[in-house]
Amino acid sequence: MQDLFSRLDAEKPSREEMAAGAWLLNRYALEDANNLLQEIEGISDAAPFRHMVTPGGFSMSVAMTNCGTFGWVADRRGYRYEKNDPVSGKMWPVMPDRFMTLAVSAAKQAGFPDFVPNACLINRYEPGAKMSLHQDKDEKDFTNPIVSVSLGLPATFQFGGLDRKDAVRKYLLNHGDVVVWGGPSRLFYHGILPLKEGVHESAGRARFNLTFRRAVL
Ligand code: MD6
Ligand code: FE
Repeated sequence: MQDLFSRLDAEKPSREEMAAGAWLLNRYALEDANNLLQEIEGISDAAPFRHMVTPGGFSMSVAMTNCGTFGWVADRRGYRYEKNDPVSGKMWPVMPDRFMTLAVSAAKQAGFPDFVPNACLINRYEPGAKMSLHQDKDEKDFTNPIVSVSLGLPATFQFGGLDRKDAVRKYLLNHGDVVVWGGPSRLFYHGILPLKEGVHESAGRARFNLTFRRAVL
């Protein structure tokens, strides 16, 4: 009861359709958020965050790790999914049940009842870090959506269209927000503007983003 009354309207989950097949589920993961952050700590003990190098030779400003059967990697040879962490040679940490449950239920909410992820890329942004406009196309099968969970400091998400030059719309992604997209917008260009300076009460001076995918090797 207490909880019911102390929660302001502005803090209730709500949803917004960003494009056909693309949903922003505001605060969908908020109740789970601190547990998700704890799981990230455990994963990064086994598979530490690292700044991957692009095929062009640039070190990414976002630090990354993975969990699940497959992990996304970048190096001089390209972008792809790998069963093993190239840093340790060991398999990526198992995807926590809590991650799987959240991703499956968020996908369902957005109209993708059959989504079962096998890969989770974990991004860590510190102030100044950004993700340039890109498409997610290394999964090979685009019938599955991607589920993306934002934790910690807020970030401005840019969401465009199928062409890199298409106009982008901006959305603020806050702690606990979930974006699900697939179908007609699965290959839309998107990015994250440089993270603003700040300290989050649960995540410190950082933003974390979990992106759940179904990859095919
Ligand atoms: C981020 N997200 O939110 C970067 N990709 O930090 C992505 O690049 C992304 O949110 C595919 C689907 C959802 C995403
Ligand atoms: Fe992406």
